[in-house]
Amino acid sequence: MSKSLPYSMKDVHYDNAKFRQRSLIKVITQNILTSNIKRECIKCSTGRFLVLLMIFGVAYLMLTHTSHIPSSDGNAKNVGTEEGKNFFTDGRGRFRRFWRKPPRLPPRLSPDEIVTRNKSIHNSDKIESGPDWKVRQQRVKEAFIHAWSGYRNYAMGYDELMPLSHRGVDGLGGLGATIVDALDTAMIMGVDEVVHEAGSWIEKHLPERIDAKGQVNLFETTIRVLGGLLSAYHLSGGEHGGNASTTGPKPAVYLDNARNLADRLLIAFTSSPSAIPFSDVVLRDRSAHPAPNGLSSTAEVSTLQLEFNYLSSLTGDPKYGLESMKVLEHMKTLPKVKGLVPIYINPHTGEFSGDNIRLGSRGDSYYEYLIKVWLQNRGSNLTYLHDMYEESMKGVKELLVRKSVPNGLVFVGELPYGPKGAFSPKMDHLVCFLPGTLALGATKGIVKEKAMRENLLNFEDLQNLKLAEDLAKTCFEMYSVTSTGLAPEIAYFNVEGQSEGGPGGGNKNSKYVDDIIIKPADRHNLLRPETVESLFVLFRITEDPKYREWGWEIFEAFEKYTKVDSGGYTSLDDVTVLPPHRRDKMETFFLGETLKYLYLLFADRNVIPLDKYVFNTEAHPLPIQGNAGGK
Ligand code: DMJ
Repeated sequence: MSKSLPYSMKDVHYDNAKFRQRSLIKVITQNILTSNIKRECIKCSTGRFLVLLMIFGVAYLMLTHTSHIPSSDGNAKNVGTEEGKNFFTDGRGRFRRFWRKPPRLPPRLSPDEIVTRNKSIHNSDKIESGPDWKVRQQRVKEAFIHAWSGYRNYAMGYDELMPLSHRGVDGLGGLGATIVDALDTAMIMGVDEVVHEAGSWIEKHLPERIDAKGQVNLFETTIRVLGGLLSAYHLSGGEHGGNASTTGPKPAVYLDNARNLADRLLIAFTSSPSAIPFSDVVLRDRSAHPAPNGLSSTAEVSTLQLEFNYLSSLTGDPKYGLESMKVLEHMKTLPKVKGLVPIYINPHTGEFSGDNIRLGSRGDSYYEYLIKVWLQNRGSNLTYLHDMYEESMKGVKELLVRKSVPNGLVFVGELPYGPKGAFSPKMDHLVCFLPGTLALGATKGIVKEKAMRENLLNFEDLQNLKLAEDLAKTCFEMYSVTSTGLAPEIAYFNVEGQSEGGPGGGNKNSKYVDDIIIKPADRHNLLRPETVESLFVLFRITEDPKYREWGWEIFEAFEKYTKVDSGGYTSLDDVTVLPPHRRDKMETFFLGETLKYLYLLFADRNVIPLDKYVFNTEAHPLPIQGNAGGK
């Protein structure tokens, strides 16, 4: 198959960019000079004379030739134009060009070789394009600085920025949530000014806020504020972690605030009659109470343990870890549906409430923390968590995973009425944490190739890794299918025999426009991180560059449609129309998670390595006990 292909005149004239700008006369002359006729002729003196005559003849024609001159942009330029005039009158230039060595033809390759070559050029581009990824990483850092500048200028001290109305809003209890959520991202990116501003604010204002503020949600405060403080403590050099920071306060400031906050949050556990904590805490009163419907979210009560465990290990006081782990120990004993659990739990009885099973809102991070808490404490006696995780993933595959029609996107649906009720082909964007969690659970953060070489993956792991890759594609297509290139909050999928019907995402070029339905009420985008989180984990584990490419596409869409000129980024009302209507809210997790994961996706793999750190559900890296060194 490697027979060389002759270049035809057509190839030369049209297929090679270098040739495209030459006149027809040049092409003919060049061919005469390089042809067999030339070789035969120069054997005799008459021949030599004829060749010379021919050359001069052609040269004469060139000088007097006044046809259109193709410009570099491919448009013909007439001699009447300035450029054309110079070209015509500058005979020497013309001669120089005429005698110039003919451009080298590309090497002759067979179609197979061309494909292979293109492939390898493509791949090596990706593998060796370090500088390119560094540039992209820098762009993410600039986006972070832009997001922070909007917050600092208009909302410093508030929980969140309203970037369009240039105000701040306290949607999370008033602990300056954006500041704490963003701090470790700034440390990882090395944005010292932000580290200094955020750190100083925490040192000056947070203690007083923790003492004086009213109601906060236990889960949100734990994952964003407590998690952020603990990670900042470690990354600023606390307990020999990270790179000792030269900016911002001493690490102890972060730990003191974390402890003060956790001491108040603990009341949600200790005042509950069961092992299941109440959902809300009044900080200043040190009191806790259930949500208005009396129920706690399953994901909320089971997504506190990484943070409380780490605090116990740092302070040497076991109470934080003990209280939070009671939740999981209790959940181990509860009846489940193939490892799957309803999304509500009653703190008065300790029982699950209702039948609604999903991996989206209120269910998601239950599954995430089963494996992450196990990873955090590997070697200790928490195998029951690994067992619960494995069983639940089997349940996911058996009861929730389906394929869309017509094009077979793999997705995770819901069982709103339990296992006996109808399957709903609905998938929250929140479910897109799952590809990353599945990949992490399969290789424990080790690169897939190494894990395979060392025989560390069993059949289950390989199956989970495959599912992770399939789901990551689906999550990415949830972005690609819309007009803006940004995912909606919720997508529905057409499945065999149960066609949902309804509007698509608006991008007619997407192959999946008939597979994915986006209902009017679900078209918003809150700058959520789950998909880029999974792309980051999958890139680290598989080293497949497509995950970086997908992440970059998503980042560009955020830049195009959510960036606010005066500072900050905004949520959108509808990702399916252009231009999308903007919502006037920058969620804290855009700085805490979305931009951090994008930055890490483009970073070297030794920045927060996955076998040494476990990310809490808000992307705050916490060291795996006895395993983390520096950044
Ligand atoms: C974050 O607060 C956390 O990632 C949580 O687990 C789910 N929701 C948001 C981001 O979407």
